[in-house]
Amino acid sequence: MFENYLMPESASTIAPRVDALIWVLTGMSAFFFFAVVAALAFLAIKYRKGSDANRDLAHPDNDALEITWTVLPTILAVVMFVVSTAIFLQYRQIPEGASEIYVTGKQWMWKLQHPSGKREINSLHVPVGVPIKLTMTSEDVLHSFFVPAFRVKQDVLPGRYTTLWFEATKPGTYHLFCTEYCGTDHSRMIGSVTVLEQADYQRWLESDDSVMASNLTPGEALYAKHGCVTCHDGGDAARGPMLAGKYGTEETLNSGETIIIDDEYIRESIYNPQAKLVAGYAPLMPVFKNLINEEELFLLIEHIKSMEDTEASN
Ligand code: HEC
Ligand SMILES: [Cu+2]
Repeated sequence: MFENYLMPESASTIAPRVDALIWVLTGMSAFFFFAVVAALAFLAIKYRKGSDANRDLAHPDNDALEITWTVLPTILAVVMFVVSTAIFLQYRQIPEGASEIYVTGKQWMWKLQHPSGKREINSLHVPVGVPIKLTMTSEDVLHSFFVPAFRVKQDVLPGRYTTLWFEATKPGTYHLFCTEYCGTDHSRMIGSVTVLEQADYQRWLESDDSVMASNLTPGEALYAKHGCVTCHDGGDAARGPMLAGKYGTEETLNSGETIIIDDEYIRESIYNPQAKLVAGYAPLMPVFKNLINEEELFLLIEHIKSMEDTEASN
C-alpha cells in the first residue's frame, strides 16, 4: 500500500492511531503552506514593480473575515490538542496485567529479561496480542529504546526507571534502535523484536534454558546470596520488615509519610537504604550499591514481587 513507502511497517495497537495523527497534521500543514505560498505568489506578481494594479484602494474593515481567520484556526488547534492528548494518554497508561519485561541499556547493547528469568541480548521475543510493559534503566549513559514498527520510543536513564508499553498485532521481526547518541558504537546499538504467536512464545520460553537449570530463580538465588533472607523472612531473628506480599502495598516511613512499595522504592531501599526508613526499624540494612548491578536489581525486584504472603494466609 501507498503508506508503506512512507511509513515503517505498522505492527502495534497504537501504530494506526499515531499514523492517522501524523497524516492529519501533515495534511493540515501542507494545506496552509500551499495556501500561504499561493497567496504570496499571486500578490507578489499582481503588485510587482511597474504593474498597473490599483494601489490606492483603502480596504474597509471586514469583521466577518477577521472573525473567521481567528476562530477557525483556534478550533483546529483545540481539536489537534484533544486528539493528540487522547493518543498520548493511551500511550502512557500501562494496561492492568501487562506482562513485564526488564530492559537494561549499556554501552552498547540492550539486555532484556523475561518474568521467568530468561534473558536475551539485543533481541526481544514477545507474544502477539498481549500488552507488554517494559521497565527500563541504564548502567551508564542515556539511551533510548525505539521500535519504529510499534511507534513507541522512550528514553532510558541511568539511576531511575522509565516505562513503556505496547501490544504487538502482527507476528514478525522488527527493528530495535537506540535513538539517543550514547558514544562511539551508538550506531551499532541495534537489535530486533520478534513477535511470536502465543503458542510459539511459550515454546520459545521453555526452550533450552541455562538460567532455569537450578531450582532457584535467579532472583531467589541473589536474595539468598546477599543475605536478604536473613533479615526479611519474618522469623524471630529478622531485623528488617517482612517483604513477602508487600509489593504494591502502602508503607509507613519513620518520617510519618506513607509510600507505595513499587520498583523505584525497592531500588532505593537496596541502593540507599537510609534514604527512607521504615517506621519502627533501625537503619541496619547494608548499602548494596556496589554489590548489586542494575540487572541483578531487576531480578531481586521480580523475586520480591513474586513472594507470596504465606504468613497471612495461614
Ligand atoms: C542486616 C539486615 C538486612 C539485610 C541483610 C537486608 N536488609 Fe533490607 N532492610 C533491613 C531493615 C532494618 C529495613 C528497614 C529500615 C530501612 O528502611 O532501611 C530494611 C528495608 C528494606 C526494604 C524496604 C521494605 C519496606 O517494607 O518498606 C527493602 C525492599 C529491602 N530492605 C530489601 C532488601 C534486599 C533485597 C536485601 C538483600 C539484597 C536486603 N534488604 C538485605 C535490614 C536488612
Ligand atoms: Cu545507546
